[in-house]
Parts: sequence; C-alpha cells; structure tokens
Amino acid sequence: MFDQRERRDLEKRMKEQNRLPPGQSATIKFPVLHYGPVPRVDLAQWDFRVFGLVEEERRWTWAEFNELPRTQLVLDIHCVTRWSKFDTVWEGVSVKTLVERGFIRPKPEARYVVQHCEVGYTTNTPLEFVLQDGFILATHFDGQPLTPDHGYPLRGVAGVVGGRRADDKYFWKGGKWLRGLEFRADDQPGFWERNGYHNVADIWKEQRHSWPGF
Ligand SMILES: Nc1nc2c(c(=O)[nH]1)N[C@H]1C(S)=C(S)[C@@H](COP(=O)(O)O)O[C@H]1N2
Ligand SMILES: [Mo]
Repeated sequence: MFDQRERRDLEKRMKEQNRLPPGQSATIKFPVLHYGPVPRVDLAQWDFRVFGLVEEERRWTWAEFNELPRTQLVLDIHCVTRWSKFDTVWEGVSVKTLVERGFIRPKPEARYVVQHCEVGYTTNTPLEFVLQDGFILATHFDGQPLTPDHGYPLRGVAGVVGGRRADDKYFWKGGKWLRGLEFRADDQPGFWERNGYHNVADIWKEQRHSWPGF
C-alpha cells in the first residue's frame, strides 16, 4: 500500500518548488493509460522509420536502433487526467542528439513531427518540442526495459526537465509502442488531439481540452 502521508508530503514539496502544475496531484504509483489493447510486438519484425521532410528517410531494425547514441534523463511527467509523477528516470535515444550527430537531417521546411505508433495511434508536436531535452525515445524506465503496458519496446516521453519552460506538455504527447517519426511542414492532429484534447497541451496553462468551457 502506498502511504497517503508520503504522497501528500511529496505534493507539498513539489508545490513549494513550483513543480506542480495547476490542477494536478502527485502520485507515487505509475498509472497506465491508453486507448485500445496493448499491442504484441515481435522484435524480429520491428522497425523504426524516419520519414517525410528529411534529407534521407531512415529505417532501423531493433538491433540497429540499439546502436544509436543513448541518453539518460530525469523527468516530471504530467497526465491530462491530473496525476503527476516526479523524478522519473528514462533511458533511450534523444532526437536532438540524432539531429546533432546527423542520423536525422530534417529539411528546412520541416516544422512539425508526428509520432506514429502501433495500431495507428499518432500524436503531433512542433519540431522544436522533440528537439528539446524534455523529450526522449525511451526503451527503459527506472533501469528496466519498458513493460508492455508502458510501451515496450519503445515510446516517446514528453516531460519536464529542470524547471518550467514555455513548451512543457502533457504526457499524452509521448506515444507508446512508437514505430516512427514523420517530419512535416503542416501540423496534423493526432489521435487524442482529434478526440478533444488540446493541440498545444501546455501544462502550465492547463490546455487540457480543445472545447471551451470543458
Ligand atoms: N500508443 C499510445 N500511446 C499513448 C496513449 C495511447 O492511447 N496510445 N495514451 C497517452 C496518454 S493519454 C498518456 S497519459 C500516456 C500514459 O502512459 P503510461 O500508460 O505509461 O502512464 O501515454 C500516452 N501515449
Ligand atoms: Mo493521458
């Protein structure tokens, strides 16, 4: 059983440090949230594609993906359903690093990125969002490979690193069971964005839903 007192103390501490966005509560657990079934993944068939407005489209097998430069990251994550989890530890591949090291070369016209996941789930952000430190393509959580529920073998993670920034976004902007990144000139609303969630998803402005007054 998780201790209510421990949770409340954490929430108070995070609030004092200005790390608790409006309307959120701290959790010590790690809730699971997604639409549809957990896809079964065969790593022998798995690939990761980088396509659209890039100088060269890419396709990496699971073995190749694991040869890419790796990053560890500590993030606060904020779900639109109002739970926040602090100091979560992720490991995987940083899109920023891939761009800096020439593994991905976005064309100058590329301004948005769509994350493509198993069974057609997508989520969209500006290109700058996936290029900042608060976004990672994660294979590991807390030192262990992702569990199927949390996106095994690969997920996008959208979180907050090192204090508040202008473009901190809710956790749904990280797609679980991620299979590719599409670079685009125009924005393309993803699954939750077409189903009522806010396109921008700024956690500090509480951009939860796109319906006014909801
Ligand atoms: N493929 C996929 N990714 C998804 C979702 C989904 O429905 N499908 N839901 C998003 C939402 S709303 C949240 S809050 C987080 C939840 O991640 P978790 O289950 O690891 O907590 O995943 C995001 N990524
Ligand atoms: Mo969510």
